[in-house]
Amino acid sequence: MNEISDEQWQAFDTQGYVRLGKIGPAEMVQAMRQRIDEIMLGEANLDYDRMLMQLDSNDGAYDSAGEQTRGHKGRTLNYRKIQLLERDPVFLAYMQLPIFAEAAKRFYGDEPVAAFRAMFMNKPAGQGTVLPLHQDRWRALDRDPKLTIYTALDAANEENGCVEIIPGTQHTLLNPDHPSGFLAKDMAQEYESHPDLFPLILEAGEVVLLNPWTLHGSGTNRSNLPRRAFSVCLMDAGTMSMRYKRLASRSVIFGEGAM
Ligand SMILES: O=C(O)CCC(=O)C(=O)O
Repeated sequence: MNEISDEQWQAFDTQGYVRLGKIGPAEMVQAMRQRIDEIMLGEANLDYDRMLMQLDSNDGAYDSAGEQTRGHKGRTLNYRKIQLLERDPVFLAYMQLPIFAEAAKRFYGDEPVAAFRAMFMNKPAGQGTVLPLHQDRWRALDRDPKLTIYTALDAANEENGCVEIIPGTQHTLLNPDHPSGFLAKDMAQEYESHPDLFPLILEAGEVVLLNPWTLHGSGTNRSNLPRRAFSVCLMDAGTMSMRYKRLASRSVIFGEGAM
């Protein structure tokens, strides 16, 4: 039996997102929280040289976040972003839950599905970097990923920099000239005061399915606890990177050739 109802998919189609609630076992969410801290602290048995890791900014400004490059950058919980988490067994097990296979099937049928960006997003306690409103698109890909699975590892609210979205913005690319979906300055100002912009307040463990084109962003963390999240973009495993002239991701997580 399907775990995601027709009504939920209808909401996804019209609003560009749908809340699934706390669908993963609490122990798995706790295991991811523990694991990501171990990864940041350099304690995980992982090939760090293959992981993309970026330190948080010191001043909250998007442009002053650290470089996003491969490898560990010091024993600290002040990372902003860590990618390629499908290489970690704790995160891979979560990504492969049957409900996510069901969600992937709606978009990709029985074709193999790859993780494009299995990403930890962090707003460290009392820090964090503003993420300006944007749509997730990558001009270098020959086709667009159709689904993002976003899981709050900690409760997220306005104080700690939860994601904010504008429902219904997923139908059109607002700034097609930008290679990764960020808005031009005047557009950004307009959308920042849009009446439909609202904070996606989530409990720890809550999952939201997002259309990658739904306009979203997030602020800084004014609380004394971290606001951690795990976000995975799923795409047709045949998607090519036109920049590198090869498959955009070899991390097949559903279907033939899955990890
Ligand atoms: O967690 C955040 O602050 C932003 C996440 C995001 O941009 C994404 O999942 O695509």
